[in-house]
Amino acid sequence: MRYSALLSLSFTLLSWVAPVRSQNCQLQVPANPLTAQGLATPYVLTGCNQLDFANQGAFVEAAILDPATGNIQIYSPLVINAGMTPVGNGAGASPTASGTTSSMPTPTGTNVSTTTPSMVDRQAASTGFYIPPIVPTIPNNAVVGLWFGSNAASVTLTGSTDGCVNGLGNSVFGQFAFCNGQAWFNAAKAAVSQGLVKLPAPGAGSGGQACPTTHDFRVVDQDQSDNVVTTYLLIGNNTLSQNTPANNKANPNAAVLSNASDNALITQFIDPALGCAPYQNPCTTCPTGQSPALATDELLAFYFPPAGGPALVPLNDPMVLVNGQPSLPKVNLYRDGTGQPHADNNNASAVTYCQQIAQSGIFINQNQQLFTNAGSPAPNTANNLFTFLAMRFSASFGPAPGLGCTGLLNVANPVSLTMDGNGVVTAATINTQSLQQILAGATGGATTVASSTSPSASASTAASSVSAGTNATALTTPSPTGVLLHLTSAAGSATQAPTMGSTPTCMSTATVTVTVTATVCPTQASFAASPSPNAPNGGWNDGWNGGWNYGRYHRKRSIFTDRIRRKSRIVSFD
Ligand SMILES: *[C@@H]1O[C@H](CO)[C@@H](O)[C@H](O)[C@H]1NC(C)=O
Ligand SMILES: *[C@@H]1O[C@H](CO)[C@@H](O)[C@H](O)[C@H]1NC(C)=O
Ligand SMILES: *[C@@H]1O[C@H](CO)[C@@H](O)[C@H](O)[C@H]1NC(C)=O
Ligand SMILES: *[C@@H]1O[C@H](CO)[C@@H](O)[C@H](O)[C@H]1NC(C)=O
Ligand SMILES: CC(=O)N[C@H]1CO[C@H](CO)[C@@H](O)[C@@H]1O
Repeated sequence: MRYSALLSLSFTLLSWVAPVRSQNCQLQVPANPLTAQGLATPYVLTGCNQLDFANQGAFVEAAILDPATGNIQIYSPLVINAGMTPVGNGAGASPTASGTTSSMPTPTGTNVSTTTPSMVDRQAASTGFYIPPIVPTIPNNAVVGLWFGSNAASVTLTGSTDGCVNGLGNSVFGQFAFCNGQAWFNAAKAAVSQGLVKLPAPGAGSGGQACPTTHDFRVVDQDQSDNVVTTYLLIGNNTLSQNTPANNKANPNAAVLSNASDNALITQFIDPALGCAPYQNPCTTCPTGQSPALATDELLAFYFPPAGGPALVPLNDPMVLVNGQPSLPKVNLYRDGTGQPHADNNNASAVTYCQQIAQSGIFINQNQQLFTNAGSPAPNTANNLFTFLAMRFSASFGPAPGLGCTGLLNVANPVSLTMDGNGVVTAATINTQSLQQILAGATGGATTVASSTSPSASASTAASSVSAGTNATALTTPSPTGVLLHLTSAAGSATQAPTMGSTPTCMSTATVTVTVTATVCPTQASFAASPSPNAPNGGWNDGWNGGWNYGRYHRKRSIFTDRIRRKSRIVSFD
């Protein structure tokens, strides 16, 4: 979801900017971008103004893995406008001795006299300044990956772009790009399997709910896995710097330029509300010296798939469309850069993703009280965390630029929002009955099931004749987020075409003969604890057993049944 943020040092002031962006930026990647010198060279933004960060800013985030030790560090290269002048000594000094934000910084390290303003001086003053980046310490044989985010409509990489992926051909992802991402995840997964990278299990929050990762359908939006966590400082309205502890301390009045990402939404808002702690690594360009990051969030999410199945980039993610149409090659390029397994047209199904994301609305509704009492990430668009999340879910579920689930499932948007005179969302009602039916596959499921590629049933499935809509709703009652009905054969003997209306009674009048397997999850807490980070391919969410996410399409063949039985109870209906 696109929302812009400005965090001041003293208080959080995030602004959620919904309007469609028009700026398309170019970001120049410096020479040797994966080396210490390259990382410490500012990226130059053109076509956009980095000082107007809320609408046009670009963000770069590096993850540096030492394959010998498994140590990971996070480092955020600086982005500047073309023509900006370096100030300070690059060791974190404030450009203004007093640390005030109103006076113009004194350019040092330039040949320009500051007492007799020259043409160059005035030009620099209008263009702005930057504090040169600190130089990271990179171990021998380090594997470095870079990820990019932007608040503009799109960012296109120029310069030293070998190993960088911006999209498929001319069809850019939009606000996202990466360099060397696939190699980074390969190296990181190897280090995990060697026991060098130790990932902390997300565990459960103080109230017992599973702590969400970036692959959790309870918290994803329409363009999951797209956010860096990078922040920069804007000092005195015209000087950019990394948000190092030193720069941060020296400039208490600076604005923090943030990519108020989904990752930050989880770690800074949802985690605290649930009583969860984020996974962090050392970061020299982060004010606390520690930070989550896109790469490490994705790595953690890969190894700890949530009880409701892993959310992986689907065909209807707006970032992977080509001219508004689904593109499997683009999906897989995106997945490469985020450590996700390759997909085919079935297991990246838009309909499945729409059904699964119903978990989000159910989760938000379940936690209405908790989230109502938590602060809003964007007070100018929603008045608390509950209304913010409901609004975000509604937009993600709906038509473009959302996932288009209303059309794909032929349902009404399950969220009703109430806004005040300023357009701030102040109340939300979520139709969880409709969402339960969607989650159970009762809505829109039959069409996808017909395209199942693995029709041979495993021993654990049983044929049954059910009336899909009604039964699915009833059966989800014991564990609202933990039951999926896997409709595994197409309707063979429908007495009438299923009517998928927008009301909760959809399909209740159609008798459809289908084969059904219901998989009942254990508690979320026990589920979250079960996958082992050291298991080959992460165990539960690896590609080859089809796992939970794809159970609807990929039948659990006999050799995998034991493994699945260990993690869940398989209930058959005869
Ligand atoms: C942050 O970056 C992502 C892409 O990486 C983008 O979707 C999002 O809108 C950006 N802006 C903010 C403020 O989060
Ligand atoms: C920064 O710019 C904004 C508007 O452009 C202005 O309101 C504010 O006073 C400026 N702040 C400083 C410290 O110059
Ligand atoms: C700036 O100063 C440096 C060293 O003092 C010198 O090498 C360089 O030629 C000067 N540049 C200009 C444009 O005067
Ligand atoms: C999805 O499809 C791809 C390509 O057919 C396959 O390699 C992969 O294992 C599948 N993933 C799952 C989880 O079924
Ligand atoms: C197993 C089960 O509960 N089946 C029920 C499904 O719904 C139809 C219609 O309401 C009932 O007739 C079945 O008994």
